[in-house]
Amino acid sequence: MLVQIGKCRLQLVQGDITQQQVDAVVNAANAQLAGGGGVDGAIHRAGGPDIMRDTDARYPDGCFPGEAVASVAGLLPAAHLIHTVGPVWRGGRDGEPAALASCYRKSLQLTVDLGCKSVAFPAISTGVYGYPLDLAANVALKSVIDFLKWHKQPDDVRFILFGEGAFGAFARSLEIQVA
Ligand code: AR6
Repeated sequence: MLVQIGKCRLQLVQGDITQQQVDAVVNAANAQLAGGGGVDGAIHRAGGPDIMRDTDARYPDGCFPGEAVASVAGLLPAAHLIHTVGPVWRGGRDGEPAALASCYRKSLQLTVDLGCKSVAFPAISTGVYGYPLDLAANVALKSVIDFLKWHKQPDDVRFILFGEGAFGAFARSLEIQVA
């Protein structure tokens, strides 16, 4: 599914983010930047040990939830890797929507600062961190659409959704938000 936000393209793709040929890939990391399961595990396996070497050297204190930091992308077919730490879902009244929106905004700002024209996002917080998919889709898409309307870059933003459930939730939300 593809929509145009001004001159920018926003796409939903069902697939594996480690295969995406983009300038920047975003990782759903933990606050220690210690690696883990889910998309984080897949990215470190595909990208190799250079990624962890770089984050250990540059960010020994990790990264706060809602923030984003950049590293090398190792063997991934991308120029940069951005690590952002989503909120753990605690029922929705603990600042989760604001923290999740901040992950997308800060990652997009880093993407632009690094001169990247294309970026691929996973559905941050919707796996181990338990954020309900339909609610996460609303927050993710709104924050990306708002950023693109305001900043008019990057040119190409992709959500790479792992499985039909995630793709369906994002597609339903996007249809409503661009109607
Ligand atoms: N490509 C795209 N999406 C994927 C892939 C992939 N290869 N693999 C999984 N997903 P999660 P979180 C989806 O758990 O909820 C890690 O251990 C997955 O189906 O990866 O932010 C970290 O180290 C889900 O929709 O991230 C943290 O400790 C989405 O990616 C913690 O999990 C996010 O699921 C972060 O939890």
